Parts: sequence; C-alpha cells; structure tokens
Amino acid sequence: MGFFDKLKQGLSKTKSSFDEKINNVFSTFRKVDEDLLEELEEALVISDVGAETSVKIISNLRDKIKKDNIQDAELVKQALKNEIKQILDNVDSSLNLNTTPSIILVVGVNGVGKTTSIGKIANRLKKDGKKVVIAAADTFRAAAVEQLEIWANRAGCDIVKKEENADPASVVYEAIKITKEKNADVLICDTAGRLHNKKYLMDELIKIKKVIDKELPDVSKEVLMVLDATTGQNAISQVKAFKETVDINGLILTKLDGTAKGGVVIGIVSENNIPVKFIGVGEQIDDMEKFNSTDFVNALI
Ligand SMILES: Nc1nc2c(ncn2[C@@H]2O[C@H](COP(=O)(O)OP(=O)(O)OP(=O)(O)O)[C@@H](O)[C@H]2O)c(=O)[nH]1
Ligand SMILES: [Mg+2]
Repeated sequence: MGFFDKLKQGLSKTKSSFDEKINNVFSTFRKVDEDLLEELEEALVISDVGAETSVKIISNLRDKIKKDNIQDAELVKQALKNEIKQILDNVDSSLNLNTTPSIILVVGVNGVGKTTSIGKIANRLKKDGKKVVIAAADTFRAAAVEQLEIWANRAGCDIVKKEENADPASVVYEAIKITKEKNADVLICDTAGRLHNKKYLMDELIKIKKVIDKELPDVSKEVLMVLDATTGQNAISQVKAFKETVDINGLILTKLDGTAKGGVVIGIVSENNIPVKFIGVGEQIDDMEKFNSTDFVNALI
C-alpha cells in the first residue's frame, strides 16, 4: 500500500472518522443554510479540530458561500476542503536544511515517536544523497541508545553516543564536533521524552539548544516537536507548553495510521502558527512523508 492509501485508510478506519462525520451532515442535506453550517461546525469540533479553529473555518466558509452563491452540497464540501487547506498552507511546511552542516533537534513528550521518526527522516535524507549523523542525546536508558542505533544502522548513518546518564548536552557537543570533522550534511539529535512541567528536564533542553547555538551559530536549524495524533486535543496543549521553552519551528505528527483524530492537525497548525513538516503512518522505515496539505485534506475528506 502506498503512503497516501495508508494515510487515507488510517484516517477513515473508525466509524467516528472525520470523513464519516462530515458525510453524515451531507447525507441529510436539503439546502445550504445556517443549519447546515452549524452542523458542519459541530462535526469539526467533535473531530478534534478545536472550537476556535472550527468557528474560523465555518465563518470563512459562510463568506465564501455568500460571495459565490453556492447552492450545491458537493460545492459546499469542496469549499470546506479549500478552507481547511488554506489554514494548513498559511504556514510554510518546507524543511530548511540549506547549510552544511544543518541540524535537526527532535523534542516531545514520552513515547510519541521521536526515535522512530528520526530513523525514518535519516533514511529519507540518506536517500536524497545526504550524509547524516545522529546524536543519541536521550541518555536516560541504555535501551534508548540501542533503539536509535538500530535505526541508524537501517538508514546507514553514523551515530554518536555516550554512556548511560551522560549529560545530553555533552553528547550533542560531541556530535557537532564529529559532524564537522566528517563534513556531514545533517546532524539529527534525539532527546529523551519529557513532560513540560518537569523543570529540570526542560532546562536540559535549553542547555542543548545553547550548545547548538554556540557551536553552530549560522546553520539551518529545525527544532521539530513530535506529536502523537491519537492524543487529540492534548497534542495542542503539549505544543503550547513546549514552545514556551524552545523555539519550535515544525511539527511531526505520528500515528495517523490508527486514529479518528486526524482533525487535530488543523487545530494545532491554526492555533500555534507552526507548520506540520512530516507525518507518520506506521512503524516501518518508509512510513513517513513530508507533509502535503492537498493530500492530507483529500485523505481526511
Ligand atoms: N502505528 C504507528 N506507530 C508508531 C508511529 N511512530 C512511532 N510509532 C510507535 O510508537 C512507539 C514509540 O515510538 P518511539 O520512537 O520509541 O517514541 P519516543 O518518542 O522516542 O519515545 P521515548 O524516547 O520513550 O520518549 C513505538 O512502538 C513505535 O513503533 C506511527 O507513525 N504509527
Ligand atoms: Mg526515544
């Protein structure tokens, strides 16, 4: 199955999928009126888009319907898809790795898919002909390093690691040194999962960021936060908490292969003004793609 089909199948797996809810509204369609818009708004809200963003989408849709005098159900659906796409296109989701080296720092709460995503991204970059180094800056558990090592081997990349409980910032420091020595194109740093209310862990992230800014002042930097799409609205609050500590400039949405909560992507992008850069639809190395708003909206509805 191709990536798009996996995404589509994932998003529509359950009876309570986004598509199902929107189509339910249209299945009883009589005419384009305020009732229809209200029902659509409700469908968006219960699809994890979030209240604020749902109101915004429906308000824009109402204007569009009026302006173009839309009467037809299929055209309303098209217009709705366009409004959603516009929200997603409002932020630039391209990956900025324009310097050699460039760096990607990957952050997020426990178990969201950071390490797996790093393996998948490293593999993609490698296939694009880039030389990639991976830093094992999750030093909490020896198993975390082993897991990352497996991914590095699969992708054919070098890994820089230290002993368990080593200072994560020192791993990053070492990895930057090696990246420069090897003249590698991209350094990707894994970090331990952390909760935003654990101050010492958030301070650790700040320390890592300081090392990066000092050792690689003028390079392209991507700070990507990984979110598990199955957590729905919770993902929105995770972003809000994290972005107060580190400047996140992109998101990676994982586990879109098994959730009815794909709508959460729209709310996250709209409320935080941070683009989704990658989406994951499974546990295999090829189950990650750059985010494409057209494909995403087509898979959603
Ligand atoms: N179905 C599915 N599973 C995924 C996806 N991405 C990651 N996983 C699974 O989620 C689990 C956690 O993934 P990890 O990559 O270890 O997550 P992590 O954020 O590094 O976890 P910690 O380092 O413990 O914080 C693993 O079982 C992965 O196989 C995805 O897109 N789809
Ligand atoms: Mg991990």
